Amino acid sequence: MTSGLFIYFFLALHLKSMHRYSVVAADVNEDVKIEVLFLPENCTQKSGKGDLVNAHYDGYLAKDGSKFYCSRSVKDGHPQWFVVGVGQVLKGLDVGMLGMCPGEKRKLTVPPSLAFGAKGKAPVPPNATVIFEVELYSVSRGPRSLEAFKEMDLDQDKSLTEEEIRTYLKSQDLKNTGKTKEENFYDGVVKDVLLRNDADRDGTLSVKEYNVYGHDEL
Ligand SMILES: [Ca+2]
Ligand SMILES: [Ca+2]
Repeated sequence: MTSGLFIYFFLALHLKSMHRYSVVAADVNEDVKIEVLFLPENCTQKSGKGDLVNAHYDGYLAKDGSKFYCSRSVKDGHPQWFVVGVGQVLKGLDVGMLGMCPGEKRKLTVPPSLAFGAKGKAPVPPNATVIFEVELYSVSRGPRSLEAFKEMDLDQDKSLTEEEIRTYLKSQDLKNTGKTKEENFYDGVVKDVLLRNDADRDGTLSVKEYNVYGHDEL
């Protein structure tokens, strides 16, 4: 994942209500079999192509059920961030994770052509159908915006502290799901955001660090 994505996350959340659209996964690709294991009562927004999502996913071989990947056991077990539908992840995940609600769990059965192909990729053997169990935590969309930075920058000193980022993330969760997550969830996200974007390592994000795609007007 590139460093820009984390930043993208913030404003994407900010603009989500302005860009509501839905994608029915079954319409996108018939080859990924999608089974919904859990659907939350309230679905604030569904994932669409180009959205930044935060998810855990486990991969299994269809033939014997053996697990070949577990996002809970890599990168300190933090849920993975990626943009869905644009080729950052396996095609099967790209199409199988569209139209998904935060909190939703799915089982995706992915044919080899949309997974690791004829060659496979160790430990996945050639021509393997794989199964992913996916749990989606959040969906965010929209371009990064100056408005989002300003909204996060509570004391308007043109830099974002850990606390300002944490407060923003919590407020978004509260708005989207009516509750906040456990503190250690935010610890992990804030740590990652700074690790990836705090270029001068002063513990805060400047407008420039935040604006990795550049906004000349700042
Ligand atoms: Ca500030
Ligand atoms: Ca900094």
